[in-house]
Amino acid sequence: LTYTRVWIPDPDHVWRAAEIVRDYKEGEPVLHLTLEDDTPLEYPVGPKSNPLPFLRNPDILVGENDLTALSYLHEPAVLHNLKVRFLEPNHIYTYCGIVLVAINPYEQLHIYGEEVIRAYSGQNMGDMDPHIFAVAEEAYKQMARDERNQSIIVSGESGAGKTVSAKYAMRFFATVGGSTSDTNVEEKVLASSPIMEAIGNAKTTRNDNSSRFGKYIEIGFNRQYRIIGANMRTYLLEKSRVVFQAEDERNYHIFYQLCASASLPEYKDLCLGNAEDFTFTSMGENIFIEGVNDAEDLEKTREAFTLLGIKEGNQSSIFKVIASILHLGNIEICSQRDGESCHVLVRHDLHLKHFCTLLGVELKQMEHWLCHRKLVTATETYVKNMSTKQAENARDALAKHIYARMFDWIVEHINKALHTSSKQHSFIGVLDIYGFETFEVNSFEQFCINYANEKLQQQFNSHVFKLEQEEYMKEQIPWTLIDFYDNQPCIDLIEARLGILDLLDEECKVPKGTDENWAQKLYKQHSVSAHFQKPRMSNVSFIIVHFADKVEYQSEGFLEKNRDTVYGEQINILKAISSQFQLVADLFHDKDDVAPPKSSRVNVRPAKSTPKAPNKEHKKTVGHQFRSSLHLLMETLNATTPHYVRCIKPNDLKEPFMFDSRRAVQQLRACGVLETIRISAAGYPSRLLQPVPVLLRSRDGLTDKELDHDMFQFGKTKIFFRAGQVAYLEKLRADRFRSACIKIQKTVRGWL
Ligand code: AD9
Ligand code: MG
Repeated sequence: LTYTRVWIPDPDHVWRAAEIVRDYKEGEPVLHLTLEDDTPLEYPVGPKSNPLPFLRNPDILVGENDLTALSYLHEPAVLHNLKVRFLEPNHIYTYCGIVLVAINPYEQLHIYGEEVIRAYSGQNMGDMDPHIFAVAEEAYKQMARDERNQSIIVSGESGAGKTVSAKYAMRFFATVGGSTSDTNVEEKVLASSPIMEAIGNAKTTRNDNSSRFGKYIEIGFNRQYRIIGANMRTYLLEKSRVVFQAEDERNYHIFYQLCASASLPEYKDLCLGNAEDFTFTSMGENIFIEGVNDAEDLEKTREAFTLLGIKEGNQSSIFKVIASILHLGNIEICSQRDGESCHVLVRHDLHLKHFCTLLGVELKQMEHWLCHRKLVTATETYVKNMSTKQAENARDALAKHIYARMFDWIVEHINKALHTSSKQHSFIGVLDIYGFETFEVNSFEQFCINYANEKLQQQFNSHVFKLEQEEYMKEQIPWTLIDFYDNQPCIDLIEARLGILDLLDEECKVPKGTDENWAQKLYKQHSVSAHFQKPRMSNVSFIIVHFADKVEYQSEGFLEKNRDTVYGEQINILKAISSQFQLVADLFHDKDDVAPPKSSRVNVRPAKSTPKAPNKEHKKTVGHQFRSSLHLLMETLNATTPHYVRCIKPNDLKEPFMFDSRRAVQQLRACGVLETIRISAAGYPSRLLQPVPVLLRSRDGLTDKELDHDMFQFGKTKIFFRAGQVAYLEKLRADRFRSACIKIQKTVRGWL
């Protein structure tokens, strides 16, 4: 049998349909094709040009709601099928084996109402259209059936719809697992979202509501599978945004919410005004988001705080802390004439006053330590002037530190509000983490985000592989070990001994360590690694070959971001805050904080000997902490039954139901959907429940000649087919049907 319908690569549409018009013999250098508009095309094939094109699926299979039902399971088939479903019946959800693929419609659909939740509740996944609710139901059901914790892992690039999907999953659980008592704990669980979005989401060029932190929220259930509480873990907030935003981006929503409400009597003492007047909220040069009313959103944030039992007093303290950060950003640091020191004009600087009043900080101290720093040597402690640049950096570091502490404080208090004393039987965790990303310039943040995704991908690969193996065993099918792509070498490059993170930490400890020196050490240590490259034209950047794509990182700023130094003296001022400002005092009292320097002798003169970093040696680096938190996350995920949702952003214009094949395919490659297919394609990727292909066993079934027994296996409940076999059977069926029709026609004609 020869198949004639194929896919060929195309620069605009990624893949293009074509038909082979002349028989092709192996070894010939060209294929004779016609395109869909009947244009003839000579398509070169061979080791030096193109491989043989992919075969197209029979039309009857296109539009299937599970991609594993496709006979040919490769990139063009997956792309085409998703596109057809998305554009024609507007189906945004499709299964790909155990993965739910969700394409962002950029339009409010009426498929999320309570009646839809009820419709999905208690149903079998296979009986219903693919849906985020079907995945949630499956997790809920398996939690009860297997007595095992579950997790829903949502991934995809920025703006793909992860946060929206995670919220719908949580809403499903809140509805079907709502508590019977009147504690409305499920409402509290849902109330955590607006708060976390206010303090952890921001407008970026990719997404007006982009999450700048990762989140894993565990919803706890009792023996009756009713929600009894929840607990949230967060991952690496993008702190740099507090003090810097790129063009057309914003700081965290909460800042704008407060500024938009500045004239309300209860916010008078925050001394805020238009967000345009504050450095930290105006760098992006556009303080508005289309369709968003910041003042109204503050009301929602406050309602959510109240619902979670965060008292008015604490709420106003939180707002004071947030306002103080804006004032801190507006403190003007002036250069002295000598160029090596600086000062703050206290008399003129209202912002410094507001900052101190809001936090209860002593003004004189703050003024001094904004422009000076303490240096500790083996024998003495000095006070050194800071240059304007140093002082601004220190001020920004302080602003980031205050914000991060407040963020953690809020997470901690949400967790307290969601904590329950009753016994938790099991949980379902929902993971909404930042997706793999690559920009023009990639720095420490992208490195961490992509490292996290590399870890998640590994978790996914090994799970798919394990499942596949289990399925074959359950169905009692002989199993030959399949080799699968393991990204362990890339992970080792990052996190193993003497890996990128280790070398970074080491360089951070060297007194004169620099980003450039670190890059040189990386080149020396890792040039042999298959996942590491030195760009030809640069001596400061490096390339990591991630599973999703190659990414070039600029080493500049890595050391600083990894150290995340805040000057101890500025922190000490905050620590001295009186209990009148309890929340603020709480924020800065922490067991793993540094103790104030022992020496009480302070010389106000420049340091002569080589200074040591200000008593921060034992502080864990950001990279180190992130590595540990990812290890913990993987342990947690591996102890649960995972369910995967892969979100796809179909276009960059946020246009409803517009499908840009190039963008879609890029994400399919990056999110591992195609990798899964590769794993299962090595085995028997297509499955049909037994009764379906009657052809095989019925009396007028296939002859032995027509069947290749290596191409399928009878399992106990399913038949497993090698790639391409279902299409083959479909074709046989169609041929039989046609010849039967011809027979009938002939007979009828004979009668006439
Ligand atoms: V980021 O990595 O946090 O920057 P997400 O979380 O993947 O990103 P998000 O869920 O915030 O993206 O979705 C972006 C926008 O797409 C939303 O604000 C909605 O306007 C839109 N969206 C996403 N999913 C849906 C949906 N199922 N229905 C309608 C949607 N609109
Ligand atoms: Mg998000």
